[in-house]
Amino acid sequence: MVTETHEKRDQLVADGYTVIPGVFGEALLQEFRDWSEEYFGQHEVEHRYRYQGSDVSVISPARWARGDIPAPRPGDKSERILSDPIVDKFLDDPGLQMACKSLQLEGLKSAENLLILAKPAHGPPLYWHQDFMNWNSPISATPWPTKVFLSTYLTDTSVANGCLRVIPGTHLRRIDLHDMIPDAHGEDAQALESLDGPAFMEHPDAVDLPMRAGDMVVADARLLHAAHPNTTDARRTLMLAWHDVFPFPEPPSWWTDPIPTVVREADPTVEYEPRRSPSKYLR
Ligand SMILES: O=C(O)CCC(=O)C(=O)O
Ligand SMILES: [Fe+2]
Repeated sequence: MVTETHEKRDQLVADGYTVIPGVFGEALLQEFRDWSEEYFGQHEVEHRYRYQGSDVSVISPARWARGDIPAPRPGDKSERILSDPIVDKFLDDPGLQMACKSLQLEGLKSAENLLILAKPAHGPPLYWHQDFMNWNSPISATPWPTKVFLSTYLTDTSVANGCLRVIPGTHLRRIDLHDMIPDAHGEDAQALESLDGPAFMEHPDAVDLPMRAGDMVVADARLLHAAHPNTTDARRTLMLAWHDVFPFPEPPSWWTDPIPTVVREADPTVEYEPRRSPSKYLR
């Protein structure tokens, strides 16, 4: 059991992701399904979010009460940012807490929101991208994760209905594809017209990650990932929560490998301009 635990932890570090089976129970999954189906019954997803399938941010009531509310994107017609207690049911879930503990994720701090990314029936694929936004900072050079997403799918996923795909190791290692794709989720990505371009390519190192509903995938924000198109008649919905982990520049308490000089000598008080495209810190 202990060995298994370390295997997943070490996979997250080395490959940039890991999947923990059976984290969320059926009753909670059903609540998430009811909630999201009601939302999609009442809101239309705009064309520019077609590759993500939707990009809805549900903010926890506590964060909302603090007035810490992100601005809508210019031109958003549909309500995409809202508050609902459903967020806390996800974040406080005992299965999630136990899984994070078994992975020895230290200093875990949620963004107190939940992204609903739903690929509709016959929805297109999601382009290759990574979600890290701080590439100017030496934080992007840590050999351990500092930002992760925790997500679960509300249906079983497969290549047929748009399962997740990853390219293992690309959170730490630059490959050809890094220089061939637009920044994630910005105007250039949303404007992609052809599914024949590099952002949708069949990469030889890609790994499909079919999952059961309620499994939890934990992935490093720097990892290249994508999703297959949904060729079925049913919506494929995913709930995703961003978390900071291992507060920079401290390594995990269990870290034994060398620590890069740029990380060891970093001044954690310096703030850097956000940057979505990988820098010299990705080798
Ligand atoms: O749809 C998925 O499976 C992944 C979504 C994702 O990675 C994103 O929207 O950034
Ligand atoms: Fe992503």
